[in-house]
Amino acid sequence: PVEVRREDYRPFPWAVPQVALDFTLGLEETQVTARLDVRRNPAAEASPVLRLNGDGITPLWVKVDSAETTGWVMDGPDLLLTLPGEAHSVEVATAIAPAANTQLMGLYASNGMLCTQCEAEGFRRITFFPDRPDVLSTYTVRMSGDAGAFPVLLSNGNLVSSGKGEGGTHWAEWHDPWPKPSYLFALVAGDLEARRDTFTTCSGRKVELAIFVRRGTGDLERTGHAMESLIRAMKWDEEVFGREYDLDVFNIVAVSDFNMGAMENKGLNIFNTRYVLADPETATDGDYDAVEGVIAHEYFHNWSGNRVTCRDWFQLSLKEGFTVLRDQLFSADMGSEAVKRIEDVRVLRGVQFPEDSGPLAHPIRPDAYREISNFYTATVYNKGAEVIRMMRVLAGPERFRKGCDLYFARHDGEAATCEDFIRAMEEGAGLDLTQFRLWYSQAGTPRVTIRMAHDGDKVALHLSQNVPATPGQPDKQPMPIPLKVALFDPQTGAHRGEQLLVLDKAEDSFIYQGYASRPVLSVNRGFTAPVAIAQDVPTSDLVFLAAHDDDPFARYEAMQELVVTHLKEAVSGSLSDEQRDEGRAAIAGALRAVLADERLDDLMRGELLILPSHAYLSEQMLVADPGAIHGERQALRADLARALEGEFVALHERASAVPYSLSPQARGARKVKTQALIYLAEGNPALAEKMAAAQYRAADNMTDRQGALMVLAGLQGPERTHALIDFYNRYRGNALVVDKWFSLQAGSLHPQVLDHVKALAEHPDFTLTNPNRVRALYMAMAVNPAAFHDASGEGYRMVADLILQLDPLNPQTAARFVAPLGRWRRIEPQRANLMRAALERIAAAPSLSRDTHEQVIRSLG
Ligand code: HT7
Ligand code: ZN
Repeated sequence: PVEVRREDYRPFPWAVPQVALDFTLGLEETQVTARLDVRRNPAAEASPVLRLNGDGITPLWVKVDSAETTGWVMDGPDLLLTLPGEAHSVEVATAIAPAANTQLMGLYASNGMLCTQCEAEGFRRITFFPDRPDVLSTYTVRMSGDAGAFPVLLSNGNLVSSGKGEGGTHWAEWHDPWPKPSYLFALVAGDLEARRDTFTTCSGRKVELAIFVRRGTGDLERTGHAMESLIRAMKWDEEVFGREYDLDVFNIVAVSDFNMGAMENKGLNIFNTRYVLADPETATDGDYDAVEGVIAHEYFHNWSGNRVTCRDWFQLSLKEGFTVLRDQLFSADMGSEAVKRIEDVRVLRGVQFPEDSGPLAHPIRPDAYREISNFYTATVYNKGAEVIRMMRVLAGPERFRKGCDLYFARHDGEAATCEDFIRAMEEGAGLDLTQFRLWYSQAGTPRVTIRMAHDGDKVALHLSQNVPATPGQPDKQPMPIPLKVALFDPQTGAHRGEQLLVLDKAEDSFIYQGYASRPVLSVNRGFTAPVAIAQDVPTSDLVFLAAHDDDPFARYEAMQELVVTHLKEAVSGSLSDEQRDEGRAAIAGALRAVLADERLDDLMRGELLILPSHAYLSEQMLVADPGAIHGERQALRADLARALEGEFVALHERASAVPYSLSPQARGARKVKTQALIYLAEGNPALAEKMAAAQYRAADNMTDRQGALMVLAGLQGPERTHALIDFYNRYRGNALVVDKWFSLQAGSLHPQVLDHVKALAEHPDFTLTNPNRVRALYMAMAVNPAAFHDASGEGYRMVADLILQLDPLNPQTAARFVAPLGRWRRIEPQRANLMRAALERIAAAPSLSRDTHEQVIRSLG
């Protein structure tokens, strides 16, 4: 497969101002006629050749200026025409087979309905087209089909007309007035029902809102939270970013077969059911948050992505990083800012940091790819958001808003670049981002080393930075790193104000006067920079910050650091028994303070109780021994649970008395309740089994029920079996809840977890054709260290077998399973060999997809 390089970008020689599509719909066969009005693009190098991308389709006929022609050739999957004049009309007819489309890209069938997924390069599986984001067109879409099978016919924009056809068919015509790239095209046809509402925009325009689900499934009652979230997002975007919605309708359709979370097609968002449906009986508090966040994310794309789109796919972070930041700020405003920041940083450290230190590392604006689907990554999305967040930290919220306003005004209706965004931010916010641009071009998580020296009344902070080498980037330059810091007086427990310092050299020192006694340093408060901090801090400083820091993120950070430092030493074998006991006692003391602190709300308390993840701990070590990390982490938990058993039981009892509601207090209570069980399961399994079984039976909501079942799934008593059988029988037929049932077992701490996964793969409800189900079983196992890193190598073999089986059906989903195996260089040698062998077995398979092939080659490379 050929490599596409950012530096090779050239404007397309032809503009396509208008497109008319005509669909004759059928599940087995759909006929598509596309009429493209094309004219030469004066901004591009002239060429008479019009290249229309295709993927797995053939033209039935081709017309130029209304006359059928044979003057076309295929160049691989693409159709080439030579056009003599300045402007022409080009028509192409194709026939496609939605029901046979297991890749879920292009037009496909899902439970009897037809829907599309065109980002990034799915439109070319529907018809021949310049399928690149810098070709913007207005679309008119006519579709006709059986009125019984497809009573609802939807596309982008506004419904223009509709009517009855012959033989029980009907038709509809939609027109989208906003020019858009082909990746934002969408069509849905099916037997759907909708929750409807309206939103009046800030300029007084009434927008009809609808959320569609399959008729007769009971799903309609579960769309209330999604609708409320949408309305809140529309209002927030007006108030915080000054962005108004621009069509008369906004439709959302929920689909159960979907490769990713959702898709921001203009005026017709298509969602994985997972991010639409929620009610207390079937969705956890986490699910509620995810629905709110993804609904907002896709809605916000209407400006950051649709009105201003991307010039090419190297600019993906322009829309994704920016939109993730926007959805993070929204969710922070809707709930607890501190808890949201902690959750976002946990994802960054657990997923993006490992990506940045492994073989798949790439800058947020990549330089080359073979398959663009492989670059929808935590780096492009989450680190991309962090990079824009840093601009906001540097400018402050008001000036940042000015930069955003300028960006939207200047590039409205255009296909823009990351450089355009940076320039608008420089001019609008008044920043000099010359050196900052390195955040776009350099991969790798910077490591900042800090040493504090105290002499007389002077404090010196000596900082240095190192950006590690990554594939293809052996040498790095220092980047500007904004760090919020505060110096605490441990006696008074106060500091003299937070300061923002920017480390923009390889080494620098920052001096503070007037500190008669040595202060305690709180650094990277609010996680202002996506970096790893290395410093030698006394345990007593961490204990102090964990109890007293007035920045909630920094308090959480101190708690994490306390545990990370201890576990790193414990895993390396450098602790005597006595030192280990001392370390555990210090952590127990800090946890006891967290449990007793009445100023803390339970949502925040719950965060402070969560131990650093296995993934984050592994990241701290050059070469990790997953068995040792898992063993030490669990042993620490058991010790803490024994030391604090009474407190955890009391916490569980207190929280269990709080009745169900979606209030922060009730959500906090549910969070700490399950946290208490997780600890007790390690320290006193018999007691935990009893308490979890009681929680399971008493549950009147999915958060409590799932929390209890998760704990039981890892235990070996009889309650485990009872609860698992009960859960399945209670929810069979509800796909999203059955996904939970698969996940909880595959992610469990049970010693026979791999046997359970094998048995579940044979369960009648398991299927390789539904990505949610595949992820529920296999991704849960691949991120479960005790299962995936089983010393036998069986976890690696099972993932490799899955990839080989899934690749011919759904390469995009298959390729996502390569990354866990790709970590082999950072794992101890015995397991590393087994992981590499699994990758080599995949690489040796004949006819791998471009998606999986690219990831495997990079992982071995
Ligand atoms: N912009 C959307 C990306 C997406 C996608 C990409 C590749 C293959 C399938 C896909 N489905 C959705 C989602 C988003 O980030 O908003
Ligand atoms: Zn997005």
